[in-house]
This record gives sequence, C-alpha cells and structure tokens, in this order.
Amino acid sequence: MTRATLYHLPVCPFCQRIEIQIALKGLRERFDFHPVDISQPRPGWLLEKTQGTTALPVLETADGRIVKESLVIMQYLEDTHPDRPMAQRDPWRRAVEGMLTAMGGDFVGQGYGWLMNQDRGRRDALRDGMLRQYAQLDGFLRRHAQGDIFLFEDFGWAEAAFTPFFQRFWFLAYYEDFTLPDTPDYARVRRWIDACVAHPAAQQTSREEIVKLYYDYSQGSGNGAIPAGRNRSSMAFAPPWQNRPWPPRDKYGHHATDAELGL
Ligand code: GAZ
Repeated sequence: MTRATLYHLPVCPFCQRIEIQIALKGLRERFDFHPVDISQPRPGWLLEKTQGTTALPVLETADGRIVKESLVIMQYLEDTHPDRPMAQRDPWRRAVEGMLTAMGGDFVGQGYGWLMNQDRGRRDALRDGMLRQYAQLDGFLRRHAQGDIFLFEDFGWAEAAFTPFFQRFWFLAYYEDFTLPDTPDYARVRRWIDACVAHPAAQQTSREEIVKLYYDYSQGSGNGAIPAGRNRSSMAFAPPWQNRPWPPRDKYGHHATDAELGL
C-alpha cells in the first residue's frame, strides 16, 4: 500500500502541529516523514509537487494529491481519519476553538517579531506587546474554557495549533529574558501552557534544540537565511544540534561566528 508522506522541517512549528495530530490519533505508522533542510535550496521534485511554493509542511496523500497549509492539513487529516477526533463536533464548541486558533496569528507574529528585533530600544514595547497577547489568551480561556486546564476536556485542536509556539517561545526566555509574570492575570493561560507543553503527544522537540536552531532568528535572519559575516545556518542539519555549544544569550551586543556556534 502506498503511504501518505509529510514533508517537514524538523523544528518547524507548523509542521509540529501535524506531528502532534498524528501522534494523538495514533497514526504514526501510516505516514512517511520526509525531512527537508531549510538551509538548502528546495529540490526541483518538491517544487514541482508544490507548484513552486517553498513553505512547509506539505502533505502528499497516498494517491499523490498535495495539501498545503498546516491548519488545512489538520482539517484534512481530521476528515480522513475521524477516529479519535481532535476537533469539536458541536458547532458552537467548534466556533470557540476556531476563535481561539485564529488568535494564534497575532500571537505568533508578536513572538517572532520580538525574537527577530535588532533594536534594543524597542525591547520594552515588544515585551508589553507580548504580555498583551498572553492577557488576551487568558481572557479568552476565562470566558470560554469548559475545563480547568485545556479549552475543553482534553488536549485538542486549539492545543495542537498553539503548543508548538508555546515551545518555540522558550527562545524569548533565553534571548530576551522573558517570563510570564507570576500574577493572577496570567494564571489561567499559564495553566494551559504548562499542560500543553508537557503533553505526551507534543514532545517532538526540546528547549535546547529550539534555542540552538533559532540563533539566526535572534540575529534577524529567518527561514534559513544566513546572518552577515556567517557561512552556515543555525538551522542546518549538520553538525547535529546536540554537539553544538549553547549560543551566547546576548543577541544584541555580540554576533556569534560559525565556530562559536559549533557550525
Ligand atoms: N501558513 C503556513 C502553514 O503551514 O501554516 C506557514 C508555514 C511556514 O511558514 N513554514 C516555514 C517554511 O517552510 C517554516 S516555519 N519556511 C520556508 C519557506 O521557504 O517558506 C517564521 C517567521 C514567523 C513566524 C514563524 C516562522 C516559522 O514570523 O516558524 O518569520 C520568518 C517558519 C511571524
């Protein structure tokens, strides 16, 4: 039997959404995972499948159809593998998780915008903006959550969409000293985040991998681009991140060389 293939970048949060879903549904054996090195040009055969777009994840179904966009792939897998449903079935509940998921765009933009910022003078404003994002999530959960931990009874659709970014934002703790204040106004979202990042289906990456691979983002270079004065991307597959030293935490004052990063 031909199997479906997920083309993914190992540390890409959008790809991790699908990896979480596959783990939750117990479908690991039904998919081939094809890692793509973001620091290299895309191979021609892959560009042909995607009609020239380069963003991942990309799902190729067993019969050769191509599905792009992480949330669209999630819906497709939900519809084609309805066992162990991840999305809510009740229309109102589905709308609630949809509204929460839609808040992810601004949340992600704020966090990555802060990591990639190179102007020390903007730090306080970026921290305030990040806190506003967490406060909005907190308010949404206090209004709509049915349970005390997740949005509904269990880790579901919204959790699969957000968790990769809760984990990516460990880079803000490392490079920007950001932690969510331990105050009542963030208590609800903090419970959600803590349970999300600890969930057994969401253990595809680690704080160490994220901090090391996202060094170039902290220097303002995203998506496999290489910062000035360097020759190798921190997102490269080799040498393996386990063998590299922890990068310098001062992203503004010092720009590490390939050698300092173990590249
Ligand atoms: N909307 C798509 C989806 O599937 O949901 C987004 C997929 C995507 O952006 N994938 C990235 C990719 O393949 C890797 S993850 N890039 C290579 C390419 O050739 O396009 C980066 C950001 C950012 C937020 C997230 C990411 C990220 O800024 O993690 O800025 C550079 C990329 C808000």
